[in-house]
Amino acid sequence: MSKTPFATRIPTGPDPQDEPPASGIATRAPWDDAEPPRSTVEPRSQETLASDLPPVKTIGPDRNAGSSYLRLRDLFDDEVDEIPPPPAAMRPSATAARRIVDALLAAGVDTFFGVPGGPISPLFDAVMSAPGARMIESRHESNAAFAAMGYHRTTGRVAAVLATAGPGATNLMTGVSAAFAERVPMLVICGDVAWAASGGRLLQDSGPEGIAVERMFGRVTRATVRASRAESAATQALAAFQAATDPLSPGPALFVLPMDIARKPAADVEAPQSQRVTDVPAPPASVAKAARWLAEAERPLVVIGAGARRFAPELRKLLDVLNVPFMTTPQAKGIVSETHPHSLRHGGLAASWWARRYTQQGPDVTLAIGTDLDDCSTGPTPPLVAGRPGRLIHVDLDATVFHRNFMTDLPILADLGGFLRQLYDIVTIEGIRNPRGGALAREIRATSPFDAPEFASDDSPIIAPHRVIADLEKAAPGARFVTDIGEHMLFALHYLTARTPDAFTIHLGLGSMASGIASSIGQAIGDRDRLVVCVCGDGGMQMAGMELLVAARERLKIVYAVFNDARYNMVYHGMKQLYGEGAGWDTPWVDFVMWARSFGVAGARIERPGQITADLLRELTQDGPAVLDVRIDREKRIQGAGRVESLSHMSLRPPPV
Ligand SMILES: Cc1ncc(C[n+]2csc(CCOP(=O)(O)OP(=O)(O)O)c2C)c(N)n1
Ligand SMILES: [Mg+2]
Repeated sequence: MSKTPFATRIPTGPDPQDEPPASGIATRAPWDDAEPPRSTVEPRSQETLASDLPPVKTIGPDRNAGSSYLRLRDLFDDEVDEIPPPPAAMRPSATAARRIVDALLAAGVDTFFGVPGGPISPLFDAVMSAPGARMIESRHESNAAFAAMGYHRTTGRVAAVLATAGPGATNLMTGVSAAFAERVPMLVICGDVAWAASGGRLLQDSGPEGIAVERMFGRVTRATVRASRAESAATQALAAFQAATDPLSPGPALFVLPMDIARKPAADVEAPQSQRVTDVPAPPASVAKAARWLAEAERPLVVIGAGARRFAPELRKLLDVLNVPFMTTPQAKGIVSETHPHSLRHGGLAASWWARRYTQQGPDVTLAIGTDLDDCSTGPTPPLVAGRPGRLIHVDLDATVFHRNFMTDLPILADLGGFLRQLYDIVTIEGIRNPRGGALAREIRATSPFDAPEFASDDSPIIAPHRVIADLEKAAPGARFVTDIGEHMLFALHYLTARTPDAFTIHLGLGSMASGIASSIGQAIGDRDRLVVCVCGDGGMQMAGMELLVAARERLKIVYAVFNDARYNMVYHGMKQLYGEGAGWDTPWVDFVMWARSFGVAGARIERPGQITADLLRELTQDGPAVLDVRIDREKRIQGAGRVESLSHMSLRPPPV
């Protein structure tokens, strides 16, 4: 009966892969609707869920029966007061909360991620009743923010993230910090209790005398705005949105919405779109100088960072004519195809051997575009070699990146698209091109870029992590690959070949575990047609794997390839490198197929090379996400490409004097 010989089967209960959809699950996909889909897939009844699962033995007394069960009502002498229904003027269609949602819809925000709760309930209610708005309910607030980042990656659109007061807001911090570090626009809306501004003390108070959300998020947001009155709440929300989407400095912005204000009646608002400055041209003399330096260099190099993502077509056009070898940072992997004849693949963390060999010989002129040149972006492939003559041209819209990690010889403050077009014009019109670059790239590319050149045919009986990557790439051509944070990410970075700007995602701005797992959800929401393959670790899955429920509810085509090594492998190897022994943080071997199965999600245990195939992935993702529990060889590493190497570049040596 099993079509997948090595899929782990639970002996009791029906197999969800062989079953028709359980009653209550919509047979028509929600995304078939003309309107943006809403998350209204009927939850399965408790009975159907229970019938999917193996029977569970109850140990001890049944706490729901008999006299020991404490009921809420027993606590009170009187009946609990019924809350009267709202008067007509306060129905959701006329409240400030609804006006906010309508204003956001008009501004182009139709997707809301978040976790509900009392103080944010008016906004949840408004989103769920507003035509055209969709609510994706996450399992943790930071994961909602990571999902919003993923959604922005695939669509270029801005999502709102909703959290309730108190613990909702504190839970959100990591995700918002990641968006800040990566300059991802996002509207963060936190509910607050009614009396926060008037000095009362309430559970979850998030005002100045409570957890003070504005102070808490102040450093990691572009603006913090608190709704002051029902009449102005919608325009204040738009003000926060404007700050988040400023093209010159995008990032998250916080809007705080106290519950009493949210539920008050308010009039409809109509706010015209603001006019934005998007062009900050580079001084022509600086562009001309950059063109000349690159043309005259003995060993020129271009380093592309994630800031250039929006300008991938301009970049490609320029690199086609510039005749200079280029590498990306890990976060920019694939912005220009890694199969381009001048590509050295990526530098920094888990750098390719092409990037390492080229930079070891010392580039003499490097043009860095849209990167902080931070430790993970440079690591074993610095743009200039200390002590050797060389010149750095650095172009960015954010002046704070210049001179920070490497002394810049020619800092150019400009919008990257404009700069790339200006440089292209000079190179093509004046014909100034480097005569050597193409041959240098050819020479480097004659060798293998990989640490294990034969990785795709490594048939060691315990599957090597590099072989898993090769098998996944072969089984899912054209998929969006996303990696989480850990040792597994080094293999994804090093061995995957990204051919398009949207082929690879790593959230290395903050480097948080869970970022890739939850971002995959947002990416799949943004593009339901394309398979997402998330390379993740068992530790990350234990931290954020409950998001699989969201993927299942939304029937998203995501394959979670869990590199299961029963430990925090990156930390294990890092500690061993630094202190001589790996810490003993092993866990039991969690069976991720069984675990997925308890959610009604399909899965397969992978133990040998070649087991991951296109057929398997197709079969497993027929009705939504799937989990591969991949039992990798946890001793296999990539030479000189780990976190310690990038740390040793900056954090593990004395700071410059
Ligand atoms: C939220 C968070 N906590 C801790 C870390 C530090 N950290 C980086 S990698 C890692 C281990 C990840 O384990 P797993 O997901 O199993 O991946 P593996 O390294 O085993 O491939 C830890 C704890 C982090 N990056 N993010
Ligand atoms: Mg692990």
